[in-house]
Amino acid sequence: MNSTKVGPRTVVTLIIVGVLLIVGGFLISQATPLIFPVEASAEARQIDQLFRIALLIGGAIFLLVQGLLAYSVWRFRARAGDLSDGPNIHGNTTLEIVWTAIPAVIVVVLTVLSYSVWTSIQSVKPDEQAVEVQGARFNWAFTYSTPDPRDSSKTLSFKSTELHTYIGRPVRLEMRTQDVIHSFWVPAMRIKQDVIPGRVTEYRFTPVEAAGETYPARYPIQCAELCGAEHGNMIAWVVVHQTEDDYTAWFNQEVDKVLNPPADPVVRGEGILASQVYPCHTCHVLNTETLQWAGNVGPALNGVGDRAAGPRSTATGLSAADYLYQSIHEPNAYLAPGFGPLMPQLNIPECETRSIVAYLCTLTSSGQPACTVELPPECGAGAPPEATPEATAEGTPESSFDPSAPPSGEGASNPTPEATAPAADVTAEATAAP
Ligand code: HEC
Ligand SMILES: [Cu+2]
Repeated sequence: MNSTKVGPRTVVTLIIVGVLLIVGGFLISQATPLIFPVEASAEARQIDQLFRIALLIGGAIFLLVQGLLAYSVWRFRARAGDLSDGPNIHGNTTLEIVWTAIPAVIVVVLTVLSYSVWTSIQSVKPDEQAVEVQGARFNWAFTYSTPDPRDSSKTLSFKSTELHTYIGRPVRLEMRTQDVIHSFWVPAMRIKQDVIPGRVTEYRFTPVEAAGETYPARYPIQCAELCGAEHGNMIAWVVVHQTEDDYTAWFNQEVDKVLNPPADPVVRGEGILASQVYPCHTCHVLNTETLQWAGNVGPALNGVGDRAAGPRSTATGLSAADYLYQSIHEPNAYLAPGFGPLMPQLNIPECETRSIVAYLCTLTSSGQPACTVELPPECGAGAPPEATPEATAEGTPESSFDPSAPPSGEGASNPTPEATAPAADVTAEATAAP
């Protein structure tokens, strides 16, 4: 190839082409994000801005490569009757230096920009609201903690199936999984973070006011890591309140529910299951007037009271209530025949576990409870707070639960002070754990 002189016309053409590429890249970078969900957090804006810059560069390169390709196909096509070979070209040092240097510069620029966005997202914000996130097959739950209004040296915590917050308040998520890897994906916040067994993952975001949004605004959370049969239904919601007052109203209402639980353990247990803060409904079938579950991982819970009192009691030597307690607290200690060890240990606090057992006892064909459970005074309304799930986990609850102590069929149906005392000790122990 002859080295050609670069005339003024070529320079003008190159400049025009260059400008067109940049304008084209810019249009691509502005148009593509229009298909994205709203930007509901400060981080979403930062991430989208970074994305637009990458898209501008990528769009210009796309137009350059495709443009050259189209131009070459047209300009250098084989003419009729031309059977000769094309010119034989061997390397071009200048060109190679240029096409190595340009991507190197682009990569460095993107690295620096990405790093600064990443560190800004991760940086500790003033006055963060800490929320614990639990992923379990197949739901998300959020735990809020606050000083107990009855005894400020203790913490009162409650769970929600929704992540509530408000505009402008930085949130720090403390994320855990109860079983396998899940991925916490909130498209509107541009969060996609894996939760990994045995690890606590932190993530931060600050909700912002999104144009044209009505408040409280609801944004979906979806598990983005295939985790089993109901993975596709592992959906929850971020609820962003407009003002701190709106948020506090919700918060106080939840605290009230904790302070004033139903006195009847059966009602309380049913309420806990109905609230879906634990993923029982995603794995079990249950058909009652109030609960319709269609999970297909574990055994149906209709008639579980009969089974607990009959075959399960025979197989394990436990009373019906103790068997039910064990099946929640140590799910793998005895596996219901035909099922694998798929049920997680959910670290459910003691009072809640007992209430759930009380409700499960009533799932019989006759409607007569197969067992009854007495809640120790600690679990009652106006009582001191019970242990947080973490505290229960650290308190080695497996060993501290004495199967012979209430609540069991015998102990609970005859609640003498002596009979209830050991149960109270169990809970006190769990409460005292750090
Ligand atoms: C990830 C799926 C999964 C979740 C979530 C789950 N379970 Fe299970 N459950 C199972 C499986 C599988 C079995 C059978 C194996 C076993 O006994 O552990 C089972 C067994 C049971 C049994 C014993 C049934 C019998 O016939 O003996 C009870 C009771 C029970 N689960 C209650 C619950 C409650 C209450 C919850 C919520 C706090 C829950 N499960 C959450 C999968 C699950
Ligand atoms: Cu999942």
